[in-house]
Amino acid sequence: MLAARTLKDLAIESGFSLAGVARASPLDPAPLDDWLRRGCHASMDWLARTRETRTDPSRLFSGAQSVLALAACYLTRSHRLDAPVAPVAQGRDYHAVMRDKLKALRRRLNALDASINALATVDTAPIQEKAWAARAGLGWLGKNGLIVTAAHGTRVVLATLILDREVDEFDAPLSSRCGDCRRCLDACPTGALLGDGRLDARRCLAWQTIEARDETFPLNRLSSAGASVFGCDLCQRACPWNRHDHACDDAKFLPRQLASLDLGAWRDLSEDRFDELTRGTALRRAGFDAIRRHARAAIDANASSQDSESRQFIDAAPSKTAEQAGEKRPEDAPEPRTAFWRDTPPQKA
Ligand code: B12
Ligand code: SF4
Ligand code: SF4
Repeated sequence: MLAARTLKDLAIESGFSLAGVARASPLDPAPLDDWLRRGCHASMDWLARTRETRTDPSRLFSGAQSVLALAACYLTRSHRLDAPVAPVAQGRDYHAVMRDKLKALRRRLNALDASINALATVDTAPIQEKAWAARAGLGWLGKNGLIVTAAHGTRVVLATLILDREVDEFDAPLSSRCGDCRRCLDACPTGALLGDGRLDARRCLAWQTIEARDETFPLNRLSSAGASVFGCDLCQRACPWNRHDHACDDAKFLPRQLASLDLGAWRDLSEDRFDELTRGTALRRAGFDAIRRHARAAIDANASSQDSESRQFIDAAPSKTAEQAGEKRPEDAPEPRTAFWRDTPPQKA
């Protein structure tokens, strides 16, 4: 039997911002099944192929008893919120950063007890990381389809460590603090959000610019992205739980030079320069041709749609964060807790 407190302390020492523990019993498969049935996964067939494993961690890791859900705040004060590349992708690929933190955590755990077996996941394994974060009380599933945390808003990336051990205490899920707020739904230019915390990826600009390999990209939608070449951030920028002063300034997530490029620079980039700028970043997932295509399409669409439907989208899209626009957080939103890094700076892996 492991002490939940010890696990969470080790996680914070290893550079995570938040940690919580949940029992590894299966998740309710109904919301995922329904989502897949509606075709909301777009071209991401791997989500359907791994459906059964996704909701039952013991299919992924036999002997699974507990799940340590982890979140790391990726935002720094150097991030450019309105860049053509979404903030989460402006620095080193977050999968690599999270893997380093997970390795550090595993080392600490095995120093405590070498016989502990654990499976670490970040994004690529068939597991619903948001569901585990919700069950372990790190945050709630926001109407924008992301885990919203009280301390860092949605500006966290998630991971899990599935353990073959019982834990003495589990964290309770938090109730949603979205209340009547609908800002993300209103800010989404393509109506991708379903309103219940799920989204239709076919309509989502993040899917279109990260995952889709479709060259007949709908130009009006792209222009409405506020000129994104990789990822989309509009529903997060609208969220009153996101504030730039939630930034944790974890040096491992610092943005790289690519964050300073505008659309024209992305369009005119040579392949060599692209390789140089994107080495070790998530932009490699889309590749040189796609990024340049997105930049060209955004520029063309912006130029040719001044009076079209997509112009309305551009005008409707918030150009500032909710906080910059002087908007208030929901009534019951507590002041953000001091970020963990200020108390316990992340340690080197
Ligand atoms: C597929 C995918 C996408 C798709 C679909 C996104 C989506 N919202 O589902 C696309 C390509 C569109 C996408 C986009 C983005 N993504 Co993405 N994506 C994923 C991935 C790989 C799977 C998500 C998934 O399965 N969705 C399908 C839906 C139906 O499943 P689900 O949302 O997990 O829902 C289940 C649970 O939430 C559960 N549930 C709901 N509430 C509760 C409560 C309790 C108590 C329990 C037990 C369960 C439960 O019910 C659902 C059914 O099982 C995850 C990584 C992972 N392995 O989980 C990252 C992930 C969700 N993405 C992430 C990020 C950062 C993004 C982007 C912000 C990137 C960007 N800037 O462009 C955008 C945001 C778009 C948005 N508004 O959601 C982060 C989100 C971090 C966070 N704060 O939540 C994740 C977790 C990656 C990571 N490891 O950090 N993504
Ligand atoms: S990421 Fe963009 S397109 Fe996708 S739901 Fe959010 S605002 Fe809409
Ligand atoms: S914008 Fe409002 S409704 Fe959307 S996730 Fe944030 S608090 Fe919830």
